[in-house]
Amino acid sequence: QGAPQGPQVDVVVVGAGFAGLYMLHRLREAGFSARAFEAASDVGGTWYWNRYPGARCDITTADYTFGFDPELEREWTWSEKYATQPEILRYLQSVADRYDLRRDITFDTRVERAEWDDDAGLWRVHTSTGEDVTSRFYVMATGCLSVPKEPDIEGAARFRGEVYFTSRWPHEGVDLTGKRVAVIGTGSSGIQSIPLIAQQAAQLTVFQRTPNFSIPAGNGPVPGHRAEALREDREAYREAAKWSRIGVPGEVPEVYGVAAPEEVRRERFEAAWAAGELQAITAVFADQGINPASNEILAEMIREKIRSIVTDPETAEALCPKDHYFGTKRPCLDTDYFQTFNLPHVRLVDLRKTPITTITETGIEVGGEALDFDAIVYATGFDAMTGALVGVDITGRDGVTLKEKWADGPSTYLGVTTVGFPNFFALTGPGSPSVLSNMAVSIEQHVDWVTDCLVDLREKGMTTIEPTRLAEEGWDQHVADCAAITLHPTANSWYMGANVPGKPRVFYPYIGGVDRYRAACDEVRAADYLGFRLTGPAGEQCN
Ligand code: NA7
Repeated sequence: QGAPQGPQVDVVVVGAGFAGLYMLHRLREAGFSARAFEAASDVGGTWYWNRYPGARCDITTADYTFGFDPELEREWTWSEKYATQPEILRYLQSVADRYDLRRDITFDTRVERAEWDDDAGLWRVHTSTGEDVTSRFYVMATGCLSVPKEPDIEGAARFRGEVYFTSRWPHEGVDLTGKRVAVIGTGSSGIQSIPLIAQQAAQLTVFQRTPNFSIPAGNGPVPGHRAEALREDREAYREAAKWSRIGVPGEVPEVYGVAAPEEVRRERFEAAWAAGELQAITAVFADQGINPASNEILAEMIREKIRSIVTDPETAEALCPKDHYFGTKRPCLDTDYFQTFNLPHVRLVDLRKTPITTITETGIEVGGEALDFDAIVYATGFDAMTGALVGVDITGRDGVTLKEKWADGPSTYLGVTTVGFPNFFALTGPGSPSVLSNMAVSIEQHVDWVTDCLVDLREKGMTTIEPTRLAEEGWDQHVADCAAITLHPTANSWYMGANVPGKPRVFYPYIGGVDRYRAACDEVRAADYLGFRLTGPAGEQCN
């Protein structure tokens, strides 16, 4: 039995969430053979793992959904404006069934290493079960918020009570009824889960390091205007999403916060607050993302709302975000989050005033006070955007790993390819709009682009593609330039890598907009892969 000459499959895909599922589907349609590996026991990705009470998407379901198949859209009806985790998981399971995707997915299997073999022109992929596969192309569809941040609090390992991570919530068996519960972290996961945990717990103590901006989700039926627009002309609605700023159709603001009269500011803010949509609250003023004064006008209106909801003035003040500009940390959507702090059994501990000294066998010590708990819930976030990519040992052309290459921050061409790693694609990678956008739209765009690229290569008689150094440097610079004119670099956010100790401080996603990003990707293809070097039996091409 001699060593196989060519690759065993055309493409290996890592991950079976939104991105991995659609990637598999498109590859098959285009006539490529593919294998997907998934660490979980089923499809779903983010929606497989994040099962904490209250887990929902924060993009309206009218938009947070696959748009590639009108039939699929006709058959699936979302029950709410913002779907719960179980409903989104059911949706992804039904997508896997509908397109018969599971037969090419190997579950409970992690890809641990992947090496580019330059002589053979293929990837050698090694999995946790010992199975090795070779492929021509290697696609990471591992998500942007999939590697939980390690608990970096002194004494965390000592606690003998129940410990939960929102990001790895057990599938069953969690009952917090009548218990003394601590929640650490007040990002989206904390803010979504706290009101529901409060309904069960006898006592709930929330440990807050940074207060966050959150607006009421106003959940309920799918908003009339979006449902109607979809009914009237689904194609046009989906097209509008593709060419919008964040992948959700909506108004492009022209009102400048600093220049607008007070009643206009107020009216626009109240409308956005009532809409309960990130698309609206991030577009109250045209200049809120770049002008500190304009941002402060919006921020203060949100603080006023918080003060009007929370009855204890000291708690209200502690819940008011003051150390970062609105939008520089991902704003949250909530259902009765601030109201929860009016309940007599709920307490807020402001870690800025009284930091955690240590976690003990029985609880948490803060400011000289020992608090006992039955359960600690960590809602402490993720090693975002690059965590999952560098978490796999990926070795490129010159024996350099992706982790080594990105030691000072990620470097990509178009946020999806990187020099030294031929035939490698990172879906919604750093340097692409990803986490700043409606993921469903961004994932479809990346998958479509990658599929088109593989088809083009096949038609040209080319077998490898790799960006040029110049193209990559240009893109990195553009990504950095776009971020530099915004307020984002001022925040200690996960967008900046600031939540993970030692992580390079750069702005990870591309903030130029879903629309402009799509145009850039389309242009590169139209210009016959400008910025890429292609090789294969048909020769070599470098535009
Ligand atoms: P986030 O948004 O990263 O939130 C994590 C929270 O945990 C945040 O409030 C952190 O405070 C806090 N945190 C992290 N480490 C600690 C320690 N050591 N001590 C106290 N508090 C800590 O993660 P989420 O899961 O809520 O949301 C992630 C995304 O998922 C969200 O943006 C949506 O896009 C969906 P910090 O702000 O760092 O001071």
